[in-house]
Amino acid sequence: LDPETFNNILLEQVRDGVYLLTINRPKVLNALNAQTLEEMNNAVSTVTADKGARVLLITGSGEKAFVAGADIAHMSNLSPLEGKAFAEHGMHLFRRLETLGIPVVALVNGYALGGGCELAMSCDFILASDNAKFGQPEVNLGVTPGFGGTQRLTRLVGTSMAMELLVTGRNMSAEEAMQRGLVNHVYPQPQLLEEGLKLASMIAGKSGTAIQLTKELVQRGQDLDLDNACIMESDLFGLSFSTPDRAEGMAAFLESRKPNFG
Ligand code: CO8
Repeated sequence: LDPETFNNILLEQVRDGVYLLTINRPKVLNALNAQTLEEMNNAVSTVTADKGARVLLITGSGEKAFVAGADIAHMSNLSPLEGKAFAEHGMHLFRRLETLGIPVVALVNGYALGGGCELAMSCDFILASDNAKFGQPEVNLGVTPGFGGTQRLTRLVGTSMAMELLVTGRNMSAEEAMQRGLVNHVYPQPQLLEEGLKLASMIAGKSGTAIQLTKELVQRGQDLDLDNACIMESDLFGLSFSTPDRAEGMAAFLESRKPNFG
């Protein structure tokens, strides 16, 4: 990894197969501008080019913010068509994270507002520090969410709660976000990264192909009726029988040893 490639983010392989992407614009609370989205997109390409990659963790630098939203200074000069292009840029990146062949976990270490909340919701799940705050404050700026907030928040917390949060623009504490099913676990801030790494190591030891297929099933199945979703599950279950991981996993069980998925 060449750290010179990026100005607004950091990308490191922190453990075998575990990548950490840090959004690194602490002076503006890690706000997302076009260049940051572009660098994140390039970082995702670097990670996907590594066949040994197993987990991508995403966090923000500093102790105050994960991402305090899209960059308002950047957006304030955009024409309607440029605004639409900026929204599409983020949408494309966030959808890419969602459909990536490895789990993507958000480590939300502070404010996750607007585009920051939308980024976190595009990850497979969220671990938060106890000082984290979630919200979609776009109504305060005279705009709608633009990186998928109206859609993903509704799917995650249900229509009426999403509607309340979207039309008031109010912040939610990490604790409330966990109660509402947006966040899986809350940790004291100094422990967040360590807990994220622990969980990533656990995932990295499992079958990468089984995880890839499982993620695809969960993601794609949500938009299908139950009959078709279950057909897709039997199909991919069958497909998993063609993988070396299936041979190793089942042999290891029968030989009472730990599997080595390589
Ligand atoms: N964009 C640009 N700069 C920001 C942003 C942001 N989203 N958030 C904070 N900053 C900057 C501040 O301007 C400030 O800069 P400076 O030191 O030069 O004055 C610095 O970061 C520190 O921020 P504060 O002094 O405001 O810190 P506070 O602790 O007082 O407040 C808050 C922290 C509450 C997080 C506050 O900064 C805030 O309200 N930020 C904006 C939050 C927000 O509205 N986010 C949503 C943005 S809209 C959006 O994300 C839409 C996404 C879809 C876009 C679609 C494309 C068109």
